[in-house]
Amino acid sequence: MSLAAYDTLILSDLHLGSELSRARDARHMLQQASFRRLILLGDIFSDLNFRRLSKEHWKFLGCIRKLSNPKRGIEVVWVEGNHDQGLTNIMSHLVGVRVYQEYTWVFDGLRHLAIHGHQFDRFVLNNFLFSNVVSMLHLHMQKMDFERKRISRFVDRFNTRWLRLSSKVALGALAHARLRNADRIFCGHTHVALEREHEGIAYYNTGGWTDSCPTYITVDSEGVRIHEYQRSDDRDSGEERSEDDSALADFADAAGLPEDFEYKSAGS
Ligand SMILES: [Mn+2]
Repeated sequence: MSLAAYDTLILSDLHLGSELSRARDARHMLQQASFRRLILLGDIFSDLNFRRLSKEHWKFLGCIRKLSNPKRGIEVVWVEGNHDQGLTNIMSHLVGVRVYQEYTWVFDGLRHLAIHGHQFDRFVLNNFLFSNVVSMLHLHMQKMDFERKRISRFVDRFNTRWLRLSSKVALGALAHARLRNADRIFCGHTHVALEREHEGIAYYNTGGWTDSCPTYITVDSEGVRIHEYQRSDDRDSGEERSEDDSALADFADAAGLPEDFEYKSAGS
């Protein structure tokens, strides 16, 4: 039996359902890595409309389902983000993982804490309506600019800079870690990978999987490392929408769900 290379692997902000989601890359990365614990640190979904999921998006969920099989001995946890809020029940049934608001664990005698990070983004909290309008506009742009995805990517980066999210989330997270007596705190949400230390507490941001340079974080006895995912080829995914339910059927099959499984809870 081979030993897991990493104690923990963390990724966030895959935004399944969005045209920009790099679901296939994320799945390939997970299939190549070896770890004892996997933390999906929020905004794995873009919204709760399952009709937007492409075949590759379902394949990613199938991969998570396999990883969470108790026989694998891997602990898979889902920490809720602002985009996948309300998925708790669906997720625990669909892919067999537990959902947390924040998750803590001890490794190497250090207290680790994972929380998505929108909790420290006062703009999202105070301007809920405005944020939703921006999200909707963004989604429409993605649809219209299917062939010019770069524009949407630019909007992503522009939003981030405009809101000065990176620093805000880092500061809020460091304060939160102090309150919770954590030595290391991990967030996503900003889509910008980052590492900071303040008064003995280390902050890490996992970045995201909607941009040209997807990132993830690993924790082992050597410490914490931010990795940039390198794809082996530069083909664009060219994913088709799942007009029929064949992708869902594949997923249901891989997930070991009964043949008469129907997805009914999505619309409610
Ligand atoms: Mn978020």
